[in-house]
Amino acid sequence: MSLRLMRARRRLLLLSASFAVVTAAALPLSGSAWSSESPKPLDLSGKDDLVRKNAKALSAKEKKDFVDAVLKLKATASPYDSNLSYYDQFVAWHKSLMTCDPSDPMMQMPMMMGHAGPVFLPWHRLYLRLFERALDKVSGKSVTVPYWDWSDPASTAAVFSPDLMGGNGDSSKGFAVTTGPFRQGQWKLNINPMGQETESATTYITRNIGAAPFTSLPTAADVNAALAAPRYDAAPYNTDSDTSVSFRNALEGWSPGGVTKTSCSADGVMEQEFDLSIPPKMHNSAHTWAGGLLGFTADGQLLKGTMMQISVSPNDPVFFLNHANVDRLWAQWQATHCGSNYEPTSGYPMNSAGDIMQPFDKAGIKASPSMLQAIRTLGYRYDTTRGECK
Ligand SMILES: [Cu+2]
Repeated sequence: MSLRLMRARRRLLLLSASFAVVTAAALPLSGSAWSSESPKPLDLSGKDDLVRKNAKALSAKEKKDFVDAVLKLKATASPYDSNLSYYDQFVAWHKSLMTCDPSDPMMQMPMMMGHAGPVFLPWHRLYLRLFERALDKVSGKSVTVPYWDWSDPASTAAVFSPDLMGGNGDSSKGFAVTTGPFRQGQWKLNINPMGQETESATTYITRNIGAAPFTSLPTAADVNAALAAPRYDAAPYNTDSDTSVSFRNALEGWSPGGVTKTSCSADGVMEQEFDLSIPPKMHNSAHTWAGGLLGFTADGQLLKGTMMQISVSPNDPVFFLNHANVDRLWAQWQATHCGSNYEPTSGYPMNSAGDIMQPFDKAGIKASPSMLQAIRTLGYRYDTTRGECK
């Protein structure tokens, strides 16, 4: 690896988080308001038994319905913020996880809200379900988010086809995606990345698929190794958790020792530094693989494809297909590890089972990790699992 790449990778800024302390007690879903969007109480259950399918199993009509609903979401105003489209609201929520307060003593805890800790899986489960319900609302159709099975080349090919997510970026056009429904000129990025990732800002999706030298997609053996972890999570409940024990850390894709430093910058951005010899795995590697490295700035900063700009990676809709697979694997793990419940139950701010998750709380959506355990109660299943113990 070149010195320049090493220097740049050392500065790699992947993740950040909000450290606002959440003290609210868990509230029942049926008792909270569904913001101003609807007078209905917050109820994440769906119509009848929605099924999330492998992208390769979708019919032409199912692909079109999903794509059309995503495009419609982009063209609809957010019910939470009149300055944003409904789609961009989701990007903004994800980006808000990356901010921090350098004067907050919680900064001393290398634990984040939404990533790099136990809440990673329930946070993204709620996020995807809210996204799916928003698609349902704007389209009037019961669309579900398809999943991208990274270990299956046919699934990967279906995801990056012209009738779903479009293909690789064009290296002669700054790696802009120029095919598919979300191509340059058809799909505009309105939310810029933050911190050192600002260097990678574009108004169009960029991809340099598979071109990060330290990344490959997970294999079936990698997935099975993660599914074998016996506990949901384990102390210290961060990127150092033993991946042979902590399913969450294995699925998220960290390795103990891989993150050498976590800190809050003076301008309020969470930063991580990395051991360069340890590659990303599982979910993390899918982000890095799909976005890829585009090059370097004159001073050695990385230029990253959209999916690799973690703060605003939902700017590329393939984000949701990646996370549907993460959520599916969690449900599959739950079905085979009966009695292994979410942990920790207390003592880890923003990550304990009863902590109300941000930033949804601020939008009037009150849910804790313990409320997101059973997909059966959330109105959907996968074509491979219902997430229930036999
Ligand atoms: Cu995320």
